[in-house]
Amino acid sequence: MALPDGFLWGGALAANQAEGAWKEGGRGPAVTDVNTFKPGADPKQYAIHHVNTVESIRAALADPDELTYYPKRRGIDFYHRYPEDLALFAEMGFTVLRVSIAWTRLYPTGEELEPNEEGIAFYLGLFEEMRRLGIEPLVTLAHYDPPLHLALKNNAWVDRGILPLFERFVRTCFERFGHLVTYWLSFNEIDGIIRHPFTSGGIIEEKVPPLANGESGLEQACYTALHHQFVASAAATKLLHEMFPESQMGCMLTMLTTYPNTCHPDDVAATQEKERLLYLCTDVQADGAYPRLALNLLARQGVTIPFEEGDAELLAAHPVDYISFSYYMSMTESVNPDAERTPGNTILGVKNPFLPSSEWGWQIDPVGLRISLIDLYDRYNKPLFIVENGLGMRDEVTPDGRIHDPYRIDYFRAHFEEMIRAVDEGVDLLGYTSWSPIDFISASTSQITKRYGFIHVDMDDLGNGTLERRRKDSFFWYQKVIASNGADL
Ligand code: BGP
Repeated sequence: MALPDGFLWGGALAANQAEGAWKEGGRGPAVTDVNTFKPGADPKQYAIHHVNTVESIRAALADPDELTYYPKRRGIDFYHRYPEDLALFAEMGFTVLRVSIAWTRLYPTGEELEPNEEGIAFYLGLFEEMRRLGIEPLVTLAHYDPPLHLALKNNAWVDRGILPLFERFVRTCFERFGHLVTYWLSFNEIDGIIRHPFTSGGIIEEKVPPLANGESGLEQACYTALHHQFVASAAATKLLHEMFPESQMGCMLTMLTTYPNTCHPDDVAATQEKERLLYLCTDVQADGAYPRLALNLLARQGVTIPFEEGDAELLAAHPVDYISFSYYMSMTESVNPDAERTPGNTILGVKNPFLPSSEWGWQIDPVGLRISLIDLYDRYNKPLFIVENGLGMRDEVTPDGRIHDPYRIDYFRAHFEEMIRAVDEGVDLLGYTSWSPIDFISASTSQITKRYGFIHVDMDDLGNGTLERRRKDSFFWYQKVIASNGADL
């Protein structure tokens, strides 16, 4: 039961959820800046699933109460406080840290011809400080924050005209940061565009024209945008290998490992179909082509992929070097419409009677992590990277200023045991970054209440607090795990 020497241990952040400083340093508005959290709103509502209309977007941009109700605009002020946070990560012994680059810090509308040098300077400082501390940057190019200007203009990723704009942004990232970054990741949870079109794809539903038969064109728009992201990811991989042959480009999947609710063949068949669409995104980016069965399945749903001249050749010629994924929970699939669904705001699945759930309905399944690792490695035979895994919980600060989070230690211990078992079976795993090493704004609820960190941040859902960082009990536990390379859990 041992991990290889050189196994990378760390944590993961996203610019739109941690940086804050949404109008500083020349940054332009991103779609995540208009995600709201209204006091009293059902905290289990999927904030990223708010249907954003042009009117609500413009109102949000004009909203004088610009911070209280738009927590992603303030994040946890990582923009100013990253030296302190990086020092805490280094204290835990991190050898890797996953962060994302906000497109609109470099190109505020996405259409500028030259980058914003203040944005360049921020990320240079961040990556140089990480290197100074011996922490390898793992950099996500697109983590839920396309330019709002492109969303309002042409529904961002639905419009093929975004491709040269994104390539300009990617080329700038490689030219200006490529000497500091070895591990790149194109799109965070690229499959997520189907579940939250606005946040991942910049797709404003009311701007999507209906299909010829009058039905909603949203699903077609999502798969059109997804295809453009596949093309953009392959083009980025091609460019990276031309500029930095030793660097690595990964893709990322939301690994929603799914079990049939019963052994009834219909439940098994439904699960197989669900997994076909789940793996579509890694099939295209890791194998370089759309599987025929997935294309047929989409065609039956009325979806066609807008291939253009050269797309298929580009995808085939430039597959990714490694496959990364997020893993929080497993799902259960049933053809029975009356099957009990999981509570809360989770991606609605059938309740698994053998698994506990978090307050937000996410089913806790450490064995599912081992199943995921083996499934992915068996399917693609490429190195893997776990880039998100963690437990969102309400943490309490005791009168003596401590945060006792044994539930979080138990969660990670159980998942590390299964992760190590998978590596012992032969899975080639490059590293692990927890989600997230420090409390910050939840993507789906826009709250900080759903805390993931080994480090507590003094802030409430309305932004009140000192932003003081405090080490939780799990901070010292994770420090010990890293020091022993996973031997001492
Ligand atoms: C993943 C996202 C992360 C993070 C994580 C936790 O889907 O890639 O950005 O948000 O989910 O989810 P949440 O923040 O909604 O609790």
